[in-house]
Amino acid sequence: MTAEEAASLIKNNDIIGLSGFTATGCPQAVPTALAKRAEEEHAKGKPFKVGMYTGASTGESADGVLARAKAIKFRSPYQSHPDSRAGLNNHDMEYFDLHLSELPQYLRYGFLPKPDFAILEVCDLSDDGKAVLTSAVGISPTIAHLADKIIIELNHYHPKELLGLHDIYEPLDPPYRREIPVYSPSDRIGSPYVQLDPEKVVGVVETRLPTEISPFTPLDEVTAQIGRNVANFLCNEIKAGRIPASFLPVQSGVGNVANAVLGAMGMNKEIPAFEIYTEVIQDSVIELMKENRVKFASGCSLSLTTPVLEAVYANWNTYKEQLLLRPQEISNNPEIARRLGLIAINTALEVDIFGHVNSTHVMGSKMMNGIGGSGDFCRNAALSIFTAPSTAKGGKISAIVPMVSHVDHSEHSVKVMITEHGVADLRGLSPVQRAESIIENCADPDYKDLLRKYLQMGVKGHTPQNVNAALAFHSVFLKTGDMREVNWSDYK
Ligand code: 0RQ
Repeated sequence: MTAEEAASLIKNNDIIGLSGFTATGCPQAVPTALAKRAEEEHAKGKPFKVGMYTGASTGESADGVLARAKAIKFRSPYQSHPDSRAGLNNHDMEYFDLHLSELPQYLRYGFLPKPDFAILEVCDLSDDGKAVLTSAVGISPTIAHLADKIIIELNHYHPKELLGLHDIYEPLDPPYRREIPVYSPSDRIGSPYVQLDPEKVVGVVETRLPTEISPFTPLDEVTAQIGRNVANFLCNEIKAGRIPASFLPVQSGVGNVANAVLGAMGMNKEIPAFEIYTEVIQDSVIELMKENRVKFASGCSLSLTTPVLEAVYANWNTYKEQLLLRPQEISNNPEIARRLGLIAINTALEVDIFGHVNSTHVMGSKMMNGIGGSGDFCRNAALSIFTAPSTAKGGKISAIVPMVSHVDHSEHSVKVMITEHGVADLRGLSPVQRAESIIENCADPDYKDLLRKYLQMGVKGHTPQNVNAALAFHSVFLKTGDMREVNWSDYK
């Protein structure tokens, strides 16, 4: 059927679940037709909104068009499109920001309403319902079995030879759950396709659409230096015997900083060739595979820019031995992160001097993207590192603050903080020791004195916080546009 016919099956207030993870592996034609339908209904004065579950963010042809059409009633678990961000910050839609590994079990447990429709992008489909996914897995297996109806986008852009890339496995729910038998990143434990109930498939829409991953910002000196600091820190960990000489599997988050960090690790030859156990496989992983610096990558999506994805497909016989995609419930699973002893590297918007990390909220109130998988990994990895440039907006914002304006990851989970200035190794330190280490090693020189004075102003106690002044950096920025304008004599 056409995308318009498929979209016409979806009613106001229905809940849709989409395949994919980041702007890859997601259906595009049906969400775009659905957005058009919502606009037509709205023009007639009729309500039209749907609930939406995804793996992680999606691209222009799902979050973008649907957010602009004001067609989303609620959304979970992660987004990063500017129009979706604007929509949820304006309350045009409700947003439930959730650890990515948890969404499939939230749906199975009935903590969230189950989807009416699963809309899945596949590269191949058999008459008896064997669906081969494309460049991501996300929540596809769970929504395929929970939804009442399934719409397929058969996207011929992705080759059928992807059969064998995916490892589809859903754990049983308590009290029947057993261990998930992944003991190394390349272990396969499931099926290469999602088994659908053919009775549920109400339509197949054929497309030929490329993925929508945006290119990265070119590396600047700050991100390159953060990358070098991470790589040097990891080399020292090997020398100290805290990371085995054979190294540990690496998880790395999304975005420009994460891409730069992996690149720097690849360039540092004191780090042996390593394996990746992560959620998003970004361009830098493929670059490192070409140079034999990455041996194997297990993830949830090939979040590759178009030229890189096309190069991978053109050389599929080589890459298929080194890549594996899993459902996010498995790629981000706490049990496996703990067992494999991951080195987890994620990006903070801001961190406070006591080691709490804010990855999601600008100035405490405006949602940026969401927690994504950072919490799944941070709490459970062997070594969890957060990185960030020490300042944002040309130095007017310090990423190191007295108290974060929102907490995503607490002092109990964050082990190491790294900026372009250096490394604060927080393991085993008391709050005051952590504060001294973060200020001296990570803060920008413009902010060091302000932070040192804040620490002296702290009310005596285990954590010398000063509740009158703790959010002064943020309140002064909101008033003057520059955190450096803080004057502690106003807070005596
Ligand atoms: O804004 O684009 O307007 O200049 O934030 O910052 O430095 O380009 O960093 O692209 O790596 O993104 C935390 C958002 C970082 C991302 C975050 C502004 C800054 C810039 C982006 P401009 P950079 P990145 C895997 C794991 C949470 C989830 C996670 C993220 C923009 O890494 O969403 O880790 N992580 N998931 O100027 C105000 C501050 C700021 C600030 C930076 N303190 N205040 N603005 N910016 N610091 C993901 C998945 O699970 C799928």
